[in-house]
Amino acid sequence: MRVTALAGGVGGARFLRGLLAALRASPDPARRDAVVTVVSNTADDVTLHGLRVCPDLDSVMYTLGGGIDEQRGWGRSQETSGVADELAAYGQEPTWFTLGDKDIATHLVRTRMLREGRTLSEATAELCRRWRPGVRLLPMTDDVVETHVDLAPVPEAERAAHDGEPGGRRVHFQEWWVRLHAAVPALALEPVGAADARPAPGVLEAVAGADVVVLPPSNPVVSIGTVLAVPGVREALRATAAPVVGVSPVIGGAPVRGMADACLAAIGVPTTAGAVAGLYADFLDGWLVAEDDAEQARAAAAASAPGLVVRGRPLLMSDPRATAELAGAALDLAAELAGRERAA
Ligand code: FO1
Repeated sequence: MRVTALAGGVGGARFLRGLLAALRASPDPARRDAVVTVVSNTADDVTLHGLRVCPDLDSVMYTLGGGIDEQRGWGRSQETSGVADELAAYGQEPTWFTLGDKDIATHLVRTRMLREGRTLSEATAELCRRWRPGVRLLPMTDDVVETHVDLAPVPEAERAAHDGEPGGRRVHFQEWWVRLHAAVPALALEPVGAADARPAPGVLEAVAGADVVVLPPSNPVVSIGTVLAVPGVREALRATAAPVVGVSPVIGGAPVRGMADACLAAIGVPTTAGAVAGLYADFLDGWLVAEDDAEQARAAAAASAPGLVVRGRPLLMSDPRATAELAGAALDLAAELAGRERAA
């Protein structure tokens, strides 16, 4: 059995850990021996202090490899900030984004390899030789794609609450997310470079050759949306014979984690489980939503995604067992939908 997942950062990584647990504990030998490929968002990537930082690739690699800081969901466990403190003492910006000492080793390996002309795929494979995440971890592309954000102007009276930000300018996604906590409204989010990017080796094949494709509850705009923006990926999802099953990142009108509502607002999409399914309407077969959202999602899907099967179930990934059960439910729904023609 070949399972392919598209993933963003923290939520995606935690779901994937549950997916691996559900597969490995399954009584079904096909599931137990499943090969999992993860296609990771790379549009959060940023170059800081000369180092190439790939937060989503690293969150998946550290989470599945046992090196993650469990509380934050990003960066290394038992981390220190000696280098970041020294950089701040030199007055080196940005000081709002902290690279931990252990984490810096990852960025050094990656940056050196990229500088030597190796691809991000090759650098990721090299880093995974240490972490053994139990999945084949692929960047969505080896080309540089970075989400940039057009900030709304910030009225003078409100600037103090937003770190003095005047707005009305374009910033890297990380500055909007980390420095401004996505609290300054975004007028637009653009995955710069995506239109000319080529899928990384193995990405399209992983979608085409999958028995199941899973969309974890990752941010639909800046995580999954950016993967879909790489030419060929969306077409591969439409064409694959595998059922495509997703988990809603929205419960009762609010994101399960993170600030997806600010991203959805920027593209004019309401923060509802049904509206998010609409973003995937052309390839999605099954959609897991919170029980209380099922009615709304079914009504929305009837208009935007006829044929989409919506199931209500507990979505909170509150502990490893709940997360594995959620992932198991996604696999069960995929098994139920296998071989069925897509209506949309
Ligand atoms: N998030 C923060 O809120 N503050 C940070 O200083 C920070 C540093 C950081 C370093 C490496 C890394 O891989 C991730 C880091 N993140 C940090 C998380 C990251 O900004 C976002 O949560 C993701 O890009 C969104 O998926």
